[in-house]
Parts: sequence; structure tokens; C-alpha cells
Amino acid sequence: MSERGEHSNNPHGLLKAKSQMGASYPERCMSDSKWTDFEFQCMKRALEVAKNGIGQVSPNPPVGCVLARNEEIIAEGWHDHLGDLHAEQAAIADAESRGVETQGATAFVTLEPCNHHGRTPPCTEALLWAGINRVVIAAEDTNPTVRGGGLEYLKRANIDVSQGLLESEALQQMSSFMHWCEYRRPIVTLKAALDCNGNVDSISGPPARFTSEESLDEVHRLRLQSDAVLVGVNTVIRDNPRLTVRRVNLGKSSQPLRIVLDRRLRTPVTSELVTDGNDTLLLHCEENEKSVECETILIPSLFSERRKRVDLEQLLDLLGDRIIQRLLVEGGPDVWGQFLSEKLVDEAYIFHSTINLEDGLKGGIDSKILENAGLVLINSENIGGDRMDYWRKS
Ligand code: AOF
Ligand code: ZN
Repeated sequence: MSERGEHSNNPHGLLKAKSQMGASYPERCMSDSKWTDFEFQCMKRALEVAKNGIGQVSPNPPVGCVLARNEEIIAEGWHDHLGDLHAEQAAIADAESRGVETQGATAFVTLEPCNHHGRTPPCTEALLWAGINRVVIAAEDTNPTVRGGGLEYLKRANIDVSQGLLESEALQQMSSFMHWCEYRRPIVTLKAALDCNGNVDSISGPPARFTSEESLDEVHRLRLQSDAVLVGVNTVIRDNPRLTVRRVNLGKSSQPLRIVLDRRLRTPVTSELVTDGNDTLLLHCEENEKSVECETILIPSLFSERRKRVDLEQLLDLLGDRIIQRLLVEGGPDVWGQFLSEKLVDEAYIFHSTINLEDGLKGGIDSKILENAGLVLINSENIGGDRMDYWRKS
């Protein structure tokens, strides 16, 4: 087992795969399936270890791989951080480091093996080199630079190849990568915190935190999994937020790009977003002599003065060109409202606090609005006394 096993729940308990996984994936009726119970177990384990790369590998997807022989998992690996080994190569290295023979083994991989020389050599060649004779994948790689190539290459080399095992689970795990491959735009994740009356702030009082410590941790986890965090300029002026990952381990990842929709370039030059040394992008539409110590882009066509709207389609294209795969929209109400009314939110995390803010400012978010935006409630969780609702596009 490689040292990287420190991230895994039970790095040495390879054979306990099934009992570890039980709760996270739907139980299947095996009798009418083309897959055996053991094959399910293997792919579940591959999906489980892939989680170690979440928040660390963007713009690559998190990928996991297990090697199995004679109904026994013999090695496992995952893509741990950008530039590190791909999952297949990590699994082969895991076997090698423990002197385990890979000849004749089956590889279960959550993504089609790559067949290109990128940051690492092709996984297809590594699998052949290791003597793997069967490859089972969950999802195809829709990255245009590798599309289809991996499976074709393996088939031509007489490897027994099958696909589609736990495919929807894998697609969900790699959703931002898959979305970007298809649309060249980021997935939009909305985060909002509301008091017990649906308010987000107190109009007369100073800005104050009203969600639990655990909810704040959750927000930092969301930032870690996002390539960029977006707010409107009013939020910057009112809260002077940092929008960085601080409460959870950043690992080998970098801080998300902070983006401010700032029509008239009103972001204070002394604000945290400008002065803390992390990257910020201010998007504005009026010529301005102001000198700000961060990147600014003047895009008159992004803002419609007459309709008081931002051209969000244009914005998403621009961010997609920068290989932003997940955009976290953190506020405030005007920005949320526009993304929701244009049905551009792919998923939303709504934190409901029991606290009652005096003289509250409406958040403009409720179940009806989320449903009208095409979202459905997937689950609700208690997070340190708050209720966190997770909504996703149906
Ligand atoms: C795999 N196994 O674990 C991952 C794959 O530039 P590179 O070399 O890092 O390659 C990145 C691309 O490879 C990425 O965009 C995706 O298409 C694929 N990711 N492939 O065989 C892996 N993470
Ligand atoms: Zn690869």
C-alpha cells in the first residue's frame, strides 16, 4: 500500500471493501445485472478511494482504480493531486511497492484510461506493461483530447474491456469535469445561508455570522472543491470577505479565484480581496482610472445598464475559457436571484439557521424559487444545529 493511503478510511483493509462502502451507494439487485457482486464491490471501492482526490486534482477529475484477481482486491490507487500519477498508475505502484504480482489481474477504473502523453504517460500503456488482461470502467472520458482513445487502444491490444459499471455514480463524482468537457462552462453551485425567516442579513445592524461553526466548515469545503468563488460588489463592501479556504486543509490545491461582479469598479482598494495576496478578478463595465492591485477586466457588454442584469451566459463562457470547472456563487441576493431566475444554477446548498436576525434583509430564496429554477431537493442534513438542504438540477 502506498504512503498515500493516509487519506483512505482504511488503507490496509482492502478486502473489507464491501462493509466500508455499504451506506454511500444504492444497493443493487444483482440477479438481473450483468455485473457480479464482487465486480460491484471493486468499483465501489474505486469510487471510494477516488474521493481522496476531490478538491486536489482540478481541472482533472478525481479517479480511483482497484486491481483484482481471483475475487480478491490486490491493489488500489487514486489520482491524488494535479501532476501526480493517474489512478491506474498509482494502483500499479501500490502493487509493486508491496511486491504483489499484477500479471493477469483485472483493473476497475472509475474513468476510461487515458491514451495520451499529458502531465503523465498514457495509462493504457501502463496497464499493458503491468500485464492487466481485463479492464472495467465506470464512465467514458469525454475530454476531447482523449475521447474514446483509451478503450479502443486496449481492445486492439486484446484486452477484455467493459464499461458502465456504476456509471451514474462516477458521472456524479466527476460532474464538474464532465460538465466542462461537454459545455466548456463551469458547473454553478449556489451557497446561501438564511435565518429562520429566510433573511440573509440585518439591515440596521453590523454584519454578523449566524450559522454554526460546522456550517462554516462545510462552506470552506465547498470553496476547496470550487475553482472560483463569485460575489456581487455589495457583498464585498458590506462584509469585506476573504472567500478563501481556511477552515479545512487546502492540501496541495490552490485557493479559488475570487470573482466580483463590480459594474462601476467600486471594490474598495483596501478590501481583503484586493490586499490579501490571493487572486481576485474584478469584472466591470465602465472605464475607470482607479488603480487596483488585482486583475480587472473591462467588459461593457457583460452588464446591461438598462435591464440591470449581467450577461451570465457570457460570464460562464469567459470562465469556461479559463478552465473554471466549478463556480461557487456566494452572494448576495441580487446575484443569487439572477442565476436562479435564468435557471443557471446546477446545484445549491442552502443553510437554514434557527436564529432570528433583527430587521432582516430578504434572501429571496425559498423552495418555490428553487423549484422554479429547475432544482429538486436531494437531501437535508443537520450541520451543527443548522439544516443544510442540497438541491440539484433534475
Ligand atoms: C486516467 N486516469 O486518474 C485521470 C485521467 O494532463 P494529465 O496527464 O494529468 O491528463 C489529464 C487528463 O487525463 C484529464 O483531462 C482526463 O481526461 C484524464 N484523467 N485519466 O486515465 C486518471 N485523472
Ligand atoms: Zn491516465
